[in-house]
Amino acid sequence: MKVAGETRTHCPYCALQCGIRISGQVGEVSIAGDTDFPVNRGRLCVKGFTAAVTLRHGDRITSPMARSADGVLEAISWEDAIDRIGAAVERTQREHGRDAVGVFGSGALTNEKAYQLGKFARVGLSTSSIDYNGRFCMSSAAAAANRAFGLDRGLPFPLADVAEAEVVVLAGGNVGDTMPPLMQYLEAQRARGGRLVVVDPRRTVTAEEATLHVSLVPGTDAALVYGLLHVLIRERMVDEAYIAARTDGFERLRALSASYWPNRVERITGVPEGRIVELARLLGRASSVIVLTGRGPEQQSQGVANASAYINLALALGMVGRPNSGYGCLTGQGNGQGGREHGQKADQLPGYRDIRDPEARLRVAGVWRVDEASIPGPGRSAQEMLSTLGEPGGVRTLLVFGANPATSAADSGMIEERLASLDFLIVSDFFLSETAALADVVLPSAQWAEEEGTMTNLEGRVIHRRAATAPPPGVLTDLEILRQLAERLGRGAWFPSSDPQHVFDELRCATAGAPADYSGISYERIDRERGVFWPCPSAKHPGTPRLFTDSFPTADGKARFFVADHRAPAEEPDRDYPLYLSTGRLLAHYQTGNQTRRVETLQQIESRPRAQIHPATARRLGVTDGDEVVLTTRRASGRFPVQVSSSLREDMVFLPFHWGGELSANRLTNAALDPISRMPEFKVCAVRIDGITTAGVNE
Ligand SMILES: Nc1nc2c(c(=O)[nH]1)N[C@H]1C(S)=C(S)[C@@H](COP(=O)(O)OP(=O)(O)OC[C@H]3O[C@@H](n4cnc5c(=O)[nH]c(N)nc54)[C@H](O)[C@@H]3O)O[C@H]1N2
Ligand SMILES: Nc1nc2c(c(=O)[nH]1)N[C@H]1C(S)=C(S)[C@@H](COP(=O)(O)OP(=O)(O)OC[C@H]3O[C@@H](n4cnc5c(=O)[nH]c(N)nc54)[C@H](O)[C@@H]3O)O[C@H]1N2
Ligand code: SF4
Ligand SMILES: [Mo]
Repeated sequence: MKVAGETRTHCPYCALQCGIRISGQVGEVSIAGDTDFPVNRGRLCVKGFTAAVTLRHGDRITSPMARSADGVLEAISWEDAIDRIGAAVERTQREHGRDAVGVFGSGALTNEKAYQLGKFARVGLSTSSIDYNGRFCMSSAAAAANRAFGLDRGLPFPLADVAEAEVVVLAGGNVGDTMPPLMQYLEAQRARGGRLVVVDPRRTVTAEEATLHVSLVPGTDAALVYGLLHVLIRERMVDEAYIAARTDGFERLRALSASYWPNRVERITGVPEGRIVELARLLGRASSVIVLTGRGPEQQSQGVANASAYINLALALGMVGRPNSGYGCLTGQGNGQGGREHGQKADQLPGYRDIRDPEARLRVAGVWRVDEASIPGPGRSAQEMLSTLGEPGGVRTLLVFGANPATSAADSGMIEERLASLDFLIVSDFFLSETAALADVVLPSAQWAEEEGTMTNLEGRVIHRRAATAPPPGVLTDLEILRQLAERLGRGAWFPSSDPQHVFDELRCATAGAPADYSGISYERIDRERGVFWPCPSAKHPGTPRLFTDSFPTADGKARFFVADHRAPAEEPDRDYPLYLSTGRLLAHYQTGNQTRRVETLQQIESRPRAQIHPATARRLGVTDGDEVVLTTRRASGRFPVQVSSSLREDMVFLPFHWGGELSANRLTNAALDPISRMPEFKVCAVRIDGITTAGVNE
């Protein structure tokens, strides 16, 4: 099949949503960076360059499948698939109530799909049970930003501002591997004389580029930040005028920071006292500071407190809303930003409206043409929904769109059991994931360059993901799947169209007047303006690249300091489990690897997960590169080859989470949740190393 000429679209993977140009024949498609797209400016990482391989891959699912009598997945017709799902939904709801049917969505879905999935749960299934994998991503930073600023947009400023900041603090983000084209902004910043500070327990490729690398004990960010604030307050380097005019609650911060003497903070964080004072002064003297967090401090049972601490730092320095300054969270998933705005969260209606707010419910009910009282209330968050699957009061029939929780959820061995205990599991995907392999019905969906839609990148810029080719025969789009399911359930009148532009127009109406207002954004405008920043309340409105410049969207227009003492992670090393285990990403693979493990070039770079350990640990155990060890936590054990690396702290092990089954990092991780964001503690648990097998001399 031909790709008609050249198509300008966006990468299927991360939240940078790099602009790419696709041309050539399918099968021999060539991909190049789009030099006109203002975010990546032509650069791509190796995942983006090789993304075309996924389009006509031999592993594509091209027909619906259902489990046969002997338990094997076999091809069935679309009619049969939709009918089996309809029957399962009806049976579960009849026997166990409406909330026993659940929906699990994704930050990989376009805005249109995320919106339609939220509506499908509430209007098509009348269930409150919907949540999505973004809970595992940036939800701690989102909760912290909402509480402090009254609004959560990952970056409240364009990336271009990063290049202009005098000091950039990057806490627990390894963008050199996770968003390589973003490095150009940090390179430009340093070329202009700026300083880059990286806070990370590993000396990552990103930390290598930094002016100052602060290596801290995992799980101690809040203590470090309160130590910095202690020095800043003591040396009168906070911005008193800004604090008085634009914030509320500083006295609590002053009182708490008073007890974080630098030598005490050194004992907690492992960061030398002198370094804490040096960094505080660097920040206190700078005229513009940008503080960014990645998943490091956020994916913890103290994630909201950690993100709040970094926000407090930016506020105390008087930086939020100033030119080339402020706080931002680096959103991760392709549509991690838009995916968290349009109603696939348990407590949310489109446009960041609160499902408990009577006025919001009325507005949305009007757009959906339903009775306000028929819209269910809030449901359970992701990890809580998953960990009660099949139990009394839990979900018994689950529809999954664009996620692989059997591999991505914390304590995934437990989640695999829960998924297996369901009465009925439905998974829509283009490749058979570990979750799809457990399903009763698998639905083959179209992917990125095969369908139209909008995505919202990490800056809040709404962009147009264009189709370059048709999906393979037998494959439907998720929007078409939802339309057919609604029809089967007798709710077709509420889902008349699977055309992305029609759905987007409805999304615009549903978000009009809401915090994330898309009503002034159209496909035409996005194409003309290379993206439009929300909020954009009318066709004439220019969009909002920078938020909080004059005031905050809180009741009194001021930002709030949320202050919480540093608390240790839920699990700390002890005699039985003497090291920290931290998990995260490698350059060549994306998330659970269901897409990137099928790309040969990427497999050649990294074909299996290796446990990174410090040379001192390796010496103590008598192991070297290629030897295998068993990692054991309180949840499970797994066998992994060793990669000796002096780039990480001696007290830790690092394991990537891009593989499933026996190779899954998440069978080891701790599902302790943050009390506010319900984020699991992916980044810290306690681990033991034993079961050493040394590689033979021949290997
Ligand atoms: N190659 C690749 N790129 C990706 C993805 C991918 O899977 N692969 N996924 C995308 C997605 S969804 C996301 S969310 C982003 C994530 O992007 P990042 O946040 O950059 O990635 P992570 O590897 O999860 O974690 C970042 C760093 O946190 C550090 N860290 C661990 N514990 C702590 C701690 O207690 N404190 C601090 N300060 N740091 C700590 C780790 O050492 C690690 O270097 O990447 C996106 N881009
Ligand atoms: N241990 C550990 N675990 C983690 C993390 C960590 O750092 N450490 N990070 C967490 C983070 S930040 C994230 S974001 C999650 C990610 O967790 P997941 O989202 O579960 O992981 P993905 O591999 O992105 O799964 C997405 C699936 O949806 C499919 N897909 C993609 N686009 C579409 C679409 O448009 N339609 C349909 N139907 N399917 C689609 C893909 O093929 C893939 O199988 O993992 C979390 N888990
Ligand atoms: S940085 Fe992200 S969006 Fe850009 S090419 Fe790589 S994976 Fe794709
Ligand atoms: Mo993520």
